[in-house]
Amino acid sequence: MTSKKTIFSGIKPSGDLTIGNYIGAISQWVTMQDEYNCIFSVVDYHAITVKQNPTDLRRRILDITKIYLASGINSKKSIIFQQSAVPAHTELAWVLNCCGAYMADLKKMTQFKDKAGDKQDSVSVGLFDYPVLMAADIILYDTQIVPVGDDQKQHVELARDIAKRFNNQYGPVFTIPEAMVKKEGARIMSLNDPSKKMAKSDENPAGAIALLDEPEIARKKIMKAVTDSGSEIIYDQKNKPALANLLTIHSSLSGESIKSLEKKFTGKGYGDFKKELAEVVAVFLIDFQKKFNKISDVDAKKILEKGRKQATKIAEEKMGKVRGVVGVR
Ligand code: ATP
Ligand code: LTN
Repeated sequence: MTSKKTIFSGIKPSGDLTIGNYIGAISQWVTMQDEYNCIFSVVDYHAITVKQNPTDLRRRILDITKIYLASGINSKKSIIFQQSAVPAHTELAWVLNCCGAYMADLKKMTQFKDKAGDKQDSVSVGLFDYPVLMAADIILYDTQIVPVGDDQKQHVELARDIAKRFNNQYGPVFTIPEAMVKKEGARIMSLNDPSKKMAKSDENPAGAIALLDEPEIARKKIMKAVTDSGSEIIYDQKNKPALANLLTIHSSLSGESIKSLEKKFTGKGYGDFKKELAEVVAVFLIDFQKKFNKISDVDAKKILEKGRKQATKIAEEKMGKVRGVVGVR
């Protein structure tokens, strides 16, 4: 490999990808491809931490691959692969479970506490252990930078701690990674409730716009999105969180700055703003879906196979070292 820094990121096929995933994660990856060695994974073993229908899961793995490609991830520049096709991920996760990860760390993870709620004793061990698999994903490739949305920062911190502990015990095997989070758009909120993250696994579809939503449905979701009291179009995260979220979505998809949007809508109300935002979102989706629909399942599978070979080469070399220092095969 070259002297470029390595980045690794992934999305789990646990539901229909939203514009939150696109704005917070994928769009950032696209711009990094020339400057970095990029590795992007469809992290399917993460999806089964909660119950999945196998047929839907298989479909979503291919859909996410196509979404990466339609967004502008280029398989000539970046490695695109399916996590379960490279067994070193789950193998390293086991080693890290034993040598680096502590129960106390995992118990602190906000995502686990949110997802398990008051059912902590009856959710799967996988849901609890998920950040260790994520740490394995990252450190297998000597990743230096992990571009993620705001909610994943804590997991990347944990990956750093685990890698450091392993290195302390066995010598300098792993590179210590760092999270990279966008300044704007790192946390797109639900359209129903601006205190909740827009998430693909949300039971209420009105809160999220999926990348594969019919543009007309997306338009309606924007028009029905909750707004705050008052009527002025100004970015005020504290007092107008719902509008701040809508302004961020507009700015991220249209490329217009929030300042210029505030200016453009001076003297106008929420209705005018939402109408324009609905149009911006619909135009974005139409263009995106045109690109998505041009990619066949066969093409997506070919790209995953090429990525599997590339990723396996790097991952197996690292696993060889790990097995060696730990004292197994
Ligand atoms: P789930 O609802 O199943 O937990 P999710 O929508 O949160 O899924 P992930 O697979 O956990 O999606 O996240 C993939 C990437 O997208 C991560 O980098 C995450 O930080 C980012 N991301 C997810 N939701 C948002 C959001 N609302 N705003 C910004 N980034 C997001
Ligand atoms: N846990 C992440 C998805 C993920 C990931 C990774 C992100 C799994 N492995 C490695 C970055 C690097 C999430 O977004 N929920």
